[in-house]
Amino acid sequence: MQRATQPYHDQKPGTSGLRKKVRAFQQSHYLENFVQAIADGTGGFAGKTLVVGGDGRFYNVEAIQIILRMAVANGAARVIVGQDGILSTPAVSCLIRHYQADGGIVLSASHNPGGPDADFGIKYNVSNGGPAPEAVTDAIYACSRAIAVYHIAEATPVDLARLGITHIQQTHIHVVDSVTQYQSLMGELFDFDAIGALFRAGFTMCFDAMRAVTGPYAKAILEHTLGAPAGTVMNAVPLADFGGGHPDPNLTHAHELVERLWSDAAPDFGAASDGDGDRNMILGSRFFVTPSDSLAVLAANAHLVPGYAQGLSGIARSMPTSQACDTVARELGIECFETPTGWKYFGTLMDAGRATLCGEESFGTGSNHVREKDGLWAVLFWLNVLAVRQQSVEQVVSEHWARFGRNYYARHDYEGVRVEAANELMSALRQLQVGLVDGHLGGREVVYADDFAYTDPIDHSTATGQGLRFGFADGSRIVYRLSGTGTVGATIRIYFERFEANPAAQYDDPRQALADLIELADSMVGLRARIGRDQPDVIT
Ligand code: G16
Repeated sequence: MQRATQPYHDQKPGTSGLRKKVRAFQQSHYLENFVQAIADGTGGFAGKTLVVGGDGRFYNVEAIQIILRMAVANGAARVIVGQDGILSTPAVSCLIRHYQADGGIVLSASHNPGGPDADFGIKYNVSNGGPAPEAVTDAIYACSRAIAVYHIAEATPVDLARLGITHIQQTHIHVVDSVTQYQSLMGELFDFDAIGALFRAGFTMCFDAMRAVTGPYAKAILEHTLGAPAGTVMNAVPLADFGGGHPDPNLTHAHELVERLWSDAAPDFGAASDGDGDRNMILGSRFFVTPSDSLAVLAANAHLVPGYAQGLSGIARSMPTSQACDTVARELGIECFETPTGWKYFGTLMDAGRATLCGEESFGTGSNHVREKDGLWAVLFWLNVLAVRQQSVEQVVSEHWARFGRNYYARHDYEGVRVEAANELMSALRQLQVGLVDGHLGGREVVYADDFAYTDPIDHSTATGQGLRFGFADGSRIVYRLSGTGTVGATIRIYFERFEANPAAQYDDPRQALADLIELADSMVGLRARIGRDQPDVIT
């Protein structure tokens, strides 16, 4: 059945799909318009196979039922859905590849809070399993601005609790177990026997699923398969509002886990994942591993892990991510790529066999096993490395720094800033950049000052305006960018990095090592006065 509609003009996908308040999605035809725009912008759903699932947040199931009826009315041949509508983002990617589907729809606003007054999101992934590249999201956006009708079938809701196939008109709707296929892929990559032996030898860990989607995956793999004791996975039951928390695995929001890892009875290893299961945080006993270091450590130790023992083709990181992995790539004699922020930029490199491991400072790490970042994969990778090396997290990272040097790193986020104030700040920084090359800032020699632009080496597509960089003669840098995932006002992110080759001169506290860069970032255009803030909302 065809329904008349009017375009909404705010359906432009950001860094990772369309993220808005739940109430925005509940406006009349809002979700339907965007789903139809996905169909229209990707050549229609007729005869296609799609994967659909989400992170279980408020409005997940309602949205899935609408999408199923629209898939039917648009002529889809087959839709694979996770049981109860649950699929982590990496599991969607895994299923698209497994079933050779044409694409997938992920319902999630990732690490943003859930609930009727919080956030929702929808993202389209293409047939390689990865987020739609910009050309596709641009086409979807264009369709959303011109939409006049959408198609939706009259049908009773599909029973998402029951595994199996339902036929509605020409469409087979296949409800699959959310975990099985993903778990089997993990079993191919990692040495489950070695990790199981580690647990049997008394190794202890705590995994915080943050009441979000990874709970069922972590329970099945860590507790039921690898033999970690019951209770290893905390906050394991996905809730529609994540228990009122912020499902973002960092030192601020995963505070329950952090308290355990800094307590007297700290386990050997701690980890957390986010709302949709693609982010990860890695902790040792009283020890935090920055996501940038984590990528570098995994790359340097990949030869110890069965799925990667044959060697890495290359490493890719987003521009604001620290350059720790570049040093490892140089040592391994493999390529290293610097892309804009957004997992979608890694897809072409992985498809072309140029990058095996990818990572971002925003707690994202992954590999070419799927085309999304993958939280639990990173945790299993670490467990495999620890099982082989028989060392603590802190020992592994300290030895890494001793061998490769250390990239001190921090990110400061100012959230919910007035959009005009944030834009004015960025303009002031751009003006400052003009004429600064070979000049000085705060007594430091500036070797580059630009707005990061990228040309994809495979498909030659370009992306401009990806972050204002100030690079200094000693290799340190400050980067400013506006987030593309927030839903309220603007979020300003400032990234600080400084390399120290000599481990003997290391600081314990990165804040000490970065203090003068932080001071400079505040003072160069009067940041705090401009945005009316005394300090960042989140420091990672
Ligand atoms: C998404 C993207 C990531 C990006 C992150 C932060 O992650 O997939 O590539 O690094 O947002 O983006 P921004 O700095 O623009 O807010 P997720 O986990 O939110 O899907």
